[in-house]
Amino acid sequence: MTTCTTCPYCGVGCGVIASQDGTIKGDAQHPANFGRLCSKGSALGETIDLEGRLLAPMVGGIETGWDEATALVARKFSEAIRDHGPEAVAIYASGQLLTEDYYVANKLMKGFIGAANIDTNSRLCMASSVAGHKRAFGSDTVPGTYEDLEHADLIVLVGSNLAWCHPVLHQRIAAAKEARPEMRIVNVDPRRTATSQLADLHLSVAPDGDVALFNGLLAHLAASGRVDRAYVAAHVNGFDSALAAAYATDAVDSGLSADDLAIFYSMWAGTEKVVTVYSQGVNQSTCGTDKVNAILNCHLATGRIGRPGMGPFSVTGQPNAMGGREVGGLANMLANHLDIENAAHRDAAQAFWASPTMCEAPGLKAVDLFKACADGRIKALWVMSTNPAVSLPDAQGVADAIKNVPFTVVSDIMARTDTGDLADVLLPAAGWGEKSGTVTNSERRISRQRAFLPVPGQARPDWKIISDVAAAMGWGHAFAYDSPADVFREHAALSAAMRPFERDFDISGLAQLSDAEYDALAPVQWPVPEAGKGRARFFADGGFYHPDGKARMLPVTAPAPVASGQFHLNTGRNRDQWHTMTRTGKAPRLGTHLAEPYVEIHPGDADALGLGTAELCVLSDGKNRAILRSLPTDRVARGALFAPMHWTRQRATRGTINTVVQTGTDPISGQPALKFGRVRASRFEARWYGFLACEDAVAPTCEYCAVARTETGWQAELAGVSAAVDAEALLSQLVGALNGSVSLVSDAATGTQRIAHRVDGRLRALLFLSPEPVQLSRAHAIAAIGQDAPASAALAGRAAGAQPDPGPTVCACMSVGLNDLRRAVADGAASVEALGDCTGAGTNCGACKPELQGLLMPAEPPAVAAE
Ligand SMILES: Nc1nc2c(c(=O)[nH]1)N[C@H]1C(S)=C(S)[C@@H](COP(=O)(O)OP(=O)(O)OC[C@H]3O[C@@H](n4cnc5c(=O)[nH]c(N)nc54)[C@H](O)[C@@H]3O)O[C@H]1N2
Ligand SMILES: Nc1nc2c(c(=O)[nH]1)N[C@H]1C(S)=C(S)[C@@H](COP(=O)(O)OP(=O)(O)OC[C@H]3O[C@@H](n4cnc5c(=O)[nH]c(N)nc54)[C@H](O)[C@@H]3O)O[C@H]1N2
Ligand code: SF4
Ligand SMILES: [Mo]
Repeated sequence: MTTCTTCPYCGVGCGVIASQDGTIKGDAQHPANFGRLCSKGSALGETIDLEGRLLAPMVGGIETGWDEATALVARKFSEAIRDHGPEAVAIYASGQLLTEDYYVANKLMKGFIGAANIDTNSRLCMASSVAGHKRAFGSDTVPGTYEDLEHADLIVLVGSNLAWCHPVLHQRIAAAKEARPEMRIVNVDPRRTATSQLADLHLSVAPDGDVALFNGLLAHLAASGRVDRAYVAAHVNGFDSALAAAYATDAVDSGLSADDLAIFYSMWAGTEKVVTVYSQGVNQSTCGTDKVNAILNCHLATGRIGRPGMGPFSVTGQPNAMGGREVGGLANMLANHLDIENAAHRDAAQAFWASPTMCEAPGLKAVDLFKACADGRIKALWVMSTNPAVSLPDAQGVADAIKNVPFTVVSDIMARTDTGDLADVLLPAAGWGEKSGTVTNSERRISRQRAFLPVPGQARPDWKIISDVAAAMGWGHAFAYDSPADVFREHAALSAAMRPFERDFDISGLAQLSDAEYDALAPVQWPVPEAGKGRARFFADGGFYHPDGKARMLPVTAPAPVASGQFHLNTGRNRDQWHTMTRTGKAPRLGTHLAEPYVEIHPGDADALGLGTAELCVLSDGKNRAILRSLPTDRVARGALFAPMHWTRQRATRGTINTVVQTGTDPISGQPALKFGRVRASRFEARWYGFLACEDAVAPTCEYCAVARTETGWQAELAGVSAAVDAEALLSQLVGALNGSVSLVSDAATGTQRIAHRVDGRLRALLFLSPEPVQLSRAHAIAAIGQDAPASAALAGRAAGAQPDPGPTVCACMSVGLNDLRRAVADGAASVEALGDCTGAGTNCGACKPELQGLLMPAEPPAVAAE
């Protein structure tokens, strides 16, 4: 039996057809993906096992029942409120909660606890876009739809690595460009990425040079007579002051050459159908909101908004970032796109909820919320579906802040996360495939997530966990939901009740859904004022949500470029991992694309630091250190570094990049500038390097240790600073007592040691140590684990009858390695298609095509950290 559901990862919101046996296919009927999936979506079946799951409530590390855990949480929260007021408690939620979960959490905090200290990881993600939308449109509205990407003649991707982060949209654009080769793509990113490879023009903008770039564009549009005077006169305020600010900006501050600027400006000016897609390179900045408005200004000035193939497009990151905004998940919002500052809105929501109280003012935004934890203002904290001890800037400071809260609850699906490890109470949530509800994707499309697996252990869906605690706090009448459908109907009914307030968000047409209709709900774009009637676009004919119905152009000024003696640390994502890896980290084929935390560094800077091939680099912010594999590449500029956000303390000793990202926040949106760390870099003076393949899980120890899942168990990349290493002692430190036989081979000439641990002839672990970065076939060592290999073969790093080493994975869907591909290139494959024909690479989701293209161009080193 198969179930139609939605992928739980990115904001593209692909439809998935899933079976209990873990078979996953793209849903050909779903309008987000029409059957396509990316590597992460395709590997979902490998992540639904129960390994590592949290299956019972835990209090102080001891398993307990729900009644006890719920009562304890309710009592601690009630006591904190009684003794210190409603502002003394906080919820930190997530764009990965379903709309129903999110609605209930928000209702509890804002309407019943009566304060607004509920914020979410969307603060790190979409807050600048929300703030920019509200300033310009009077509402948080994404005006366009995915089809616009196919209708456009020019797509500008700003601060977006779409190829890796929204791969199915990238595929849709690639297919459109193939069909209409005249379509143009520009990528604005200080770094050259897989996305840049699809682009006709890559603009390596200076970090935060985007306002200067788009102010320069606005000035150019005005000077070249491209302003749509009629649209501006009818629908836009603030044109003159925005243009004056643009004229006062020097576009050279964008860091781009006059030639590049001229090409880009004339392309944009001369193409009516232009979509500007933007993401974290725009949002995660101290001037993120201004960047958003600099982009929106250009679309408003030309009236290129809300018509097919035109408009600004903020793509959401998480599967339900948009749903979170609908339920008012942020501390400065109210449910249903109502305004917290508006007394009439507050009163109406309170009346609808029949709640005893109502928050009166915005609560603490994420960064400030954890500052309040650090300084003792927060007495009880509940973290749901997010891992702030990894994902917030100053991650070590955040971990200390959480420890400082007298009572912390974490709801998660996993038993051990960096945040869960700090909690007093752990509550087991039902995960993807086990729970039901709705999510809203980047194009405002509401889709169902449907359960297709039994709920394991004592796990419960988040809406139920929250409602039970609310009931135990005395508000059972208001939280007596029987199902997610119940919650959804209330959310939609609230929308109906709020219709007197002019807003973009309206799903009143869904308020009367029966359980069966909710179950069968087809994907639909809000607003849905009547059942079955969605709406694709906004604002082609004005109709903005400021009181006068007009949009506002904003005068924005570009920040002055700053020089400092330190490296500028940019951060972001890998193709095959999802955030803190609690799920994608389970799938071996996703782990081998980039198996270690790494830092991209310009070869000139690597040389200056004395960093040899595959050596390790230390980044320091003066307080903490991160140790990462150095990946020299001219994809980054001199003085710039890029590191992925994914590694946690569970997976690497010092790979959590946010421990060295100390940064400011955008003054309007409160979003932290996660793309703008300042660090010193140096060579990690390793005296030895190691590689371990083994059967059982490894806890990171040594100075440098990065673990990853493999087909046969686990692997670890290792390094240390001690002069002599006792291989056997190290192995038992990593994998536990060595019962069975141990064989060791040392080579005094090269200083290398190889040690094999076998039990009953079966190989359990292999460890290689060397004074230089270990050069050996990881794939062979990994394949040998679990085999009845003779010690000699195992120590040679070869499984009996081993195939040639495929090398690190490039194509995760078809499991094709770098060496396989290099062999195919050597054998004459000269195009991406030819590589696909002979190896299968790139023939499923296509997300690795930029890397395949890179292999065909010898100048471009492939994006693989260590071989
Ligand atoms: N594989 C994968 N996909 C994901 C996720 C994941 O974890 N893994 N997470 C999802 C989530 S929640 C999100 S928010 C999205 C994020 O999706 P993206 O925003 O596309 O991803 P990032 O890698 O965070 O950053 C994008 C780019 O911004 C660039 N950048 C840095 N500074 C600047 C600047 O000043 N100006 C400009 N123009 N660009 C700059 C970086 O070099 C980087 O390439 O991805 C979603 N999709
Ligand atoms: N340096 C740097 N840092 C960043 C970013 C960056 O670009 N650079 N990006 C930021 C952005 S945009 C984002 S969105 C954040 C993401 O960062 P986080 O939200 O902290 O990362 P996740 O790993 O997605 O955390 C989700 C958690 O929820 C758990 N979970 C999964 N399903 C469920 C469920 O159904 N119920 C419950 N209760 N729990 C569940 C998972 O096991 C996991 O522990 O990171 C931010 N941090
Ligand atoms: S693009 Fe990939 S991660 Fe995003 S929703 Fe689709 S399958 Fe999931
Ligand atoms: Mo995000």
